[in-house]
Amino acid sequence: MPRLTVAQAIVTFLARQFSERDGARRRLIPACFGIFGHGNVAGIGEALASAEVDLPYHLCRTEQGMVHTAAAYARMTDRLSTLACTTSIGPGATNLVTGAAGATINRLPVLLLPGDIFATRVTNPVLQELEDPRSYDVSVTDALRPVSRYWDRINRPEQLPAALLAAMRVLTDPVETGAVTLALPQDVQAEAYDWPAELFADRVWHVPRPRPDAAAVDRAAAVVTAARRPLLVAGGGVIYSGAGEALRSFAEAYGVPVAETQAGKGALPHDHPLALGAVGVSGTTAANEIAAGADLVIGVGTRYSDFTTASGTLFGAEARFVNLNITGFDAAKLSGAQLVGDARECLSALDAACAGWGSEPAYRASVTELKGRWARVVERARHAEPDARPTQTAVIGAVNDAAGPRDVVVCAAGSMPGDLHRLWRSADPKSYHVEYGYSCMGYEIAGGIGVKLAAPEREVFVLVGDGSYLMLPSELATAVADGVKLVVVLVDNQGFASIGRLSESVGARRLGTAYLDRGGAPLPVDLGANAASLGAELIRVSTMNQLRAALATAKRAQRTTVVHVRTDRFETGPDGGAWWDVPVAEVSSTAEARTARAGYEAGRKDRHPRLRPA
Ligand SMILES: Cc1ncc(C[n+]2csc(CCOP(=O)(O)OP(=O)(O)O)c2C)c(N)n1
Ligand SMILES: [Mg+2]
Repeated sequence: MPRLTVAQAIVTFLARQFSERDGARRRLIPACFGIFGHGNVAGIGEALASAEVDLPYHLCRTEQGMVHTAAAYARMTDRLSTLACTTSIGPGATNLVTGAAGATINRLPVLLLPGDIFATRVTNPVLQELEDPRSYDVSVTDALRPVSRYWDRINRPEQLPAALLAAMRVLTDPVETGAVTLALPQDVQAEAYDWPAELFADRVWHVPRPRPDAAAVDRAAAVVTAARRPLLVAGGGVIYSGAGEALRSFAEAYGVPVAETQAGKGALPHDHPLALGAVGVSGTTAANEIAAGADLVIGVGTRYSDFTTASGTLFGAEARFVNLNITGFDAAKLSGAQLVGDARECLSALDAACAGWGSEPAYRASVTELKGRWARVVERARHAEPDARPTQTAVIGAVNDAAGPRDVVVCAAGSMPGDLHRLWRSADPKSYHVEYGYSCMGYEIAGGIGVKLAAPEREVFVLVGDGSYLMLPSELATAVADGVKLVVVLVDNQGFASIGRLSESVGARRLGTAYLDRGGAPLPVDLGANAASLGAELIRVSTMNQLRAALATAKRAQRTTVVHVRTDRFETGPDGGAWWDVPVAEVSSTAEARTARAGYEAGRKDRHPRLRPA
């Protein structure tokens, strides 16, 4: 019976957890990120410092950032691995909430170990304790409950073994996964206990590939083989399952074009004849026109967010849906026929049941024609003269040209995710990493660290807007300290191109969407100097030639390099023509808002309720 503190038991246990899928085994939690304070330094801090097991510690600069790092790490490893995150009590713990919500929404495992107030309560209120007069049982870590897929507070050592096992089960279950929180009262962390030795045995968590129900396959195949103009929509589930090959062979066997969500981009190489690219609000005209005329949508591993469905307006009123998903929750969306299971298994089961079927030849011809037309739009958008000031779409083209086929682009919020979704040419399923479930400003650099840690052999290009950069530049210092090499392209348009445009379109007059002084003049803010002050190499560019040279230098460099480029907030890239539901003021004193409202009412007429039984 090893006698260890609760914190020592946690550290020892975590170092001995493995995940396994398809026979490949890896560490489930290979490292711990954190920031110490009085709520964890004597517990988890002492345990990590004294541990005889292998659990390297990384000091991050913000708790939110480290959760993004852990989520990005999990995404890059197809959810087979993640990082632990330790914090103090109080603000350190609540800083986790945004990152946790992002992880849970993106269905990515992260393990959060916030400190908590004394279980014994003998010295309460302690520093940073929330006092709730209705109950001494309430703490700020309760704020993590709704954003966690498993949440527990360890008030006694005896509770720990069951909680640890439940936490690992949820992290490794593709149906349930998301943020997992074990709140650790600071006194309990330091308490010793005689643990059963088996708690610390190596434990392998098998990640299953559930096969779909046979009758469900027959029902789905009946819907599929009745269609003439089918469309595959590939979501993140295709990539996590490694189902790209199964997707390609299904698409080729039956002549089904493939459109991709943000999380699914890269499922099929961009130059495949059936690859229509991005779908939905941030989609291409090719995918969106095909989507509008499709009589069948086969959604694979997609959550069907409003960006994918164009807020319910993209697919035709008569379209039918067949949904292949690991969760029944997602498979049931849009009244689709449901195939619940692993994406790869579901695709091959459906493939076997559809023999002899195929899409119409005229439809296939229209796919080729629309794809060719969009390719010319991309070519124009990516082009800028060598001496010209770069446009945002030309920046994206230049970064894409500089990146090797296996290198990774990382982005999350602002106007770039839409341009990237439409314009980026992905050759590899792990090369496109845009966090668009939560679209969280501040994810970019922190997420880039997680990507690079998970795939050190790949160059990581972080595209970050000035607004996003200002929210979380601090993780640059973490990248520098830990020697995690990133190429950060800071696209500085002095404000919010995205929300500025949206504001104008809803009649809100671009209020508060530019970084200007009270008199409307540009600010003396130098983000490049800020990046250099955090330890990054800095290259400033003002022409396309300089940008291309800077990217080549940054790629060769050993150190994290920031390429600072100024662009124009008012420029826009090409658009796929889809609608997005952002409700506009029903009454207003301004003509702009009244006009916008009329447009809004017209747009929402195309929304279909999708209630027809599958
Ligand atoms: C944490 C957070 N706060 C607010 C938003 C809403 N929002 C989305 S994009 C955006 C502006 C982003 O600015 P920037 O990074 O400069 O990108 P740009 O729009 O200029 O391309 C805002 C405020 C968000 N997505 N995340
Ligand atoms: Mg900006």
